[in-house]
Amino acid sequence: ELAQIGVTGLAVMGRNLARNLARHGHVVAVHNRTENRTKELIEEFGHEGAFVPAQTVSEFVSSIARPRKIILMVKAGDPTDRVIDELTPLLEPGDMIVDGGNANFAETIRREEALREKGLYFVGAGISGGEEGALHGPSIMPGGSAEAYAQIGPILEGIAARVDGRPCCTHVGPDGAGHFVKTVHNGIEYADMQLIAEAYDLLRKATNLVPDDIAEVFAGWNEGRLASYLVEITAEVLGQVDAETGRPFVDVVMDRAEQKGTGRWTVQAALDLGTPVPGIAEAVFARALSGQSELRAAARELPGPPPGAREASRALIDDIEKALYASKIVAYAQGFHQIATASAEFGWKIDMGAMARIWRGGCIIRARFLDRIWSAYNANPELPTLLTDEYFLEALADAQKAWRRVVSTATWLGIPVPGFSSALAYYDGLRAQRLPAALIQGQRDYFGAHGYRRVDRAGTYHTAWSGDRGESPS
Ligand code: NBP
Repeated sequence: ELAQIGVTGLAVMGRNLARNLARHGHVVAVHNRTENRTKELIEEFGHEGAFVPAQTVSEFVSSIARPRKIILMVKAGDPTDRVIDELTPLLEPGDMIVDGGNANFAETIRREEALREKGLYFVGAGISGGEEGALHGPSIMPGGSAEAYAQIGPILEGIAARVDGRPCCTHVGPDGAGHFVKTVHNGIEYADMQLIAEAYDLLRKATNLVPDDIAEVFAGWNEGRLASYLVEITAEVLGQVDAETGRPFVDVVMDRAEQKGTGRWTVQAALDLGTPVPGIAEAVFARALSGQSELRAAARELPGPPPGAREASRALIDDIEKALYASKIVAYAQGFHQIATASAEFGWKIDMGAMARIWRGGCIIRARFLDRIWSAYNANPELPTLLTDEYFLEALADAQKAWRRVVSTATWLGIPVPGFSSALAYYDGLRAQRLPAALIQGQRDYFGAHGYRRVDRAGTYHTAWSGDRGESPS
């Protein structure tokens, strides 16, 4: 029997995605460079559905019914190109490659174009949810042509997570749109994790709470508007006790956060687009700072503020909840603004509300709060920023005192809160009637004759700073 779909790359993600497809009744061809992984899959899980194992790439390709659909779950970067190069000579017009890896969207644009010229479809599908998601239903963000989606969409929607009966998968847009959205998803994930970590740090250092108490605080928050996978697992991690030492797990783990690069890509893309995403950037840099062992060792004796009072007051805990919620709104607003900007720049026509909708299940940032983002864009698809949506505006208004109190308390106690404080600075920056950018324009004109625009008439002007200081059009 010919397979209806193929998966090549059977590490944790590919293996579970293949099993997910088989469990949904598809006949799945499976292949991996190192044959052992294919064997293991069949031995351990072959009974779960119909698999067609292949040893070689050509055997794999010929075991799939035409037009072929092949999902790639190999390491992003060069390995992906190598596998595409091996596959394409064996494929025929109308066949399709779906790259489910964490590709850089610029590479997806390049690959889609190259394969389109050969008459092949290429779909860059962001897949979120880790190995559990891949098996039980991930959030899937496919980008590619509408014709390609018409063929692969129903299959992907069938294996995706579901919330309220709707699949967490939709056609994001052409070529690199899906991988771009997946990248920003990960950037938002970095920002959200950093904000949660700052909330924990404040609860630990500004109040007298111990990790076990803080686990309960997070578990409580998970019952309310902050309900999310990340808050839920935070409570679990904080409640964990190290079996060997009996100490809180969080105290025996080295405080150096690692990263695989998608957060960095989000910020790099944002820099190229000129879109401000300071919350995501701060999160990436906070991980980088944590890993700077020598720098941190050298700085350990730097003076700090005089010791401040620590009080386990209910009021401070509630303030931190409000500051966390407000900062989270800002971080998501930044990520969504980046998606909207890229969508306009690359002509992707991304449905912003649908992105919030497909993130409600399966992925790492799944959260109750995404319903609000979905409704905000449903009410106004052209919303310039989430911050001005009625619901979010109210939440931000309600958080004003708490948010500012938390940031100033942290500042006075010398507790770093780059996420909370940069979110507040972004918020105040957008709100400002006048920004000191006018002075920067003056400085630029002074040293570089870059010119400036006036508030009272059209045109660009230059002041003769080193001459008579008269103004002329430039
Ligand atoms: P890895 O990212 O660790 O990749 C391992 C797979 O790539 C193996 O099947 C390996 O084959 C294959 N491979 C490599 Br490496 N070089 C190859 C080459 N030159 N030719 C053919 N195959 C090659 O696996 P993963 O963690 O399962 O992730 C798969 C993709 O999904 C990645 O792009 C990842 O970024 C993305 N992703 C991962 C997660 C997650 O939670 N892990 C979540 C979302 C997305 P071998 O067995 O022969 O070495």
